[in-house]
Amino acid sequence: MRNPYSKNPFSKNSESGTALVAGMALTAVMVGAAALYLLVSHNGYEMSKRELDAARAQLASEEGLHLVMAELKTGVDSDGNGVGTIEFTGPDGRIARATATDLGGNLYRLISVGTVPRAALGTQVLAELIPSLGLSFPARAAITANGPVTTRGNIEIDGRNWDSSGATVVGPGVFGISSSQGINNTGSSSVGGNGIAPLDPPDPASLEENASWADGIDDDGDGMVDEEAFDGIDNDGDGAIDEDTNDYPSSPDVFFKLSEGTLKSAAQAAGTYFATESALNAWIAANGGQIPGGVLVFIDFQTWQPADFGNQFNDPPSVIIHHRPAGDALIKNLHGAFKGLLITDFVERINGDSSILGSLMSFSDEAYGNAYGNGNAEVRYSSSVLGSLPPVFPTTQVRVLSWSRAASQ
Ligand SMILES: [Ca+2]
Ligand SMILES: [Ca+2]
Ligand SMILES: [Ca+2]
Ligand SMILES: [Ca+2]
Repeated sequence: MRNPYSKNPFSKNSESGTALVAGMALTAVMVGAAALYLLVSHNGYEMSKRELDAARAQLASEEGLHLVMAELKTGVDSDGNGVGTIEFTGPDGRIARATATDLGGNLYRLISVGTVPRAALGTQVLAELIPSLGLSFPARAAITANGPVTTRGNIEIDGRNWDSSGATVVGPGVFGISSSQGINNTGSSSVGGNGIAPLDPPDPASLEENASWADGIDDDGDGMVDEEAFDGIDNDGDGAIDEDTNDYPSSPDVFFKLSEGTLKSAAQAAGTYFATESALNAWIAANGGQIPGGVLVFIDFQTWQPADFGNQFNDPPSVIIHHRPAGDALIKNLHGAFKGLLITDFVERINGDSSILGSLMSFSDEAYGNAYGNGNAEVRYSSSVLGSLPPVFPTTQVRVLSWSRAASQ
């Protein structure tokens, strides 16, 4: 009878054999795994090299695209083969070839191929060229208002055409005040315009009371006269916006025939957008207490008071847009000198030391705050000032409408 506790003489060897077989199997697995690992890592190495080449080709392609866009924006032929064609070889051997094809209507198809030794990648873009946009302001008056206007104190409002320094009258100019509602002349304030020097009381010929923005002319020749609200909307569905308007423009953007929000985004892009009075005042203080020249400022808080432009005229002229969708922006207690175009919703007290050369336009149709004048302030129209307003977008913009990529190898 076998002692169950006695050792089987083979048992140890048998265990050893099992261990040997297991060890060999493990070695085989390990060798296999190592081989597989080498294979995989080699493939991985190949793959990552291919990925790297593809990425470099893509970068070269985008480089070509940016270079050709820069040529379109500036009109400068950067590499001597014509504006809109780029051929570029980098020090590492990467090649970028890009062309811009004019499709008409400011649209361009841009094709750029980036090539490196083992890869090439093409990018195709549809882009719109937006030309640098200057602001032109066809002023009806030195002060144009949608609400009633009251002149007070000794303010002098003059629609005659002053030169760009405000020293000399160079032409009959426009109305002194144009209002969609009434004009009330109080104190010893005076108004001139249309060739008439400021008078108290004003000569009616220098005022446009209850001004109509319907001009009685069929501007677009469609048989209807003044059929469009001046609102940025194609009211009659003929595909044209505000082509024959009949009322006061609904916003500054609409007045300039810009899509709503353009003035604001242009100022944001230029760093001249202010959402708080403290930020605006700090910016003016940083410019020596003087509003800078040649800028488009967009003010997006309700009340700016006192609105101090600084002691001297800014040069060149600037544009200040102080408007909110609610129509409640108020510029109050104006001081100092400003040259350019001032657009706001409400105006209250253009103070004794203040001088505005160019034009002022207000958008609110309510009476509150639309009081102009106090002391010896003056507002003078100048066509040469309004003729040199800063552009909305100082440089040509390229807007990318679509973007697609294709690996060519
Ligand atoms: Ca008309
Ligand atoms: Ca018409
Ligand atoms: Ca319209
Ligand atoms: Ca229309």
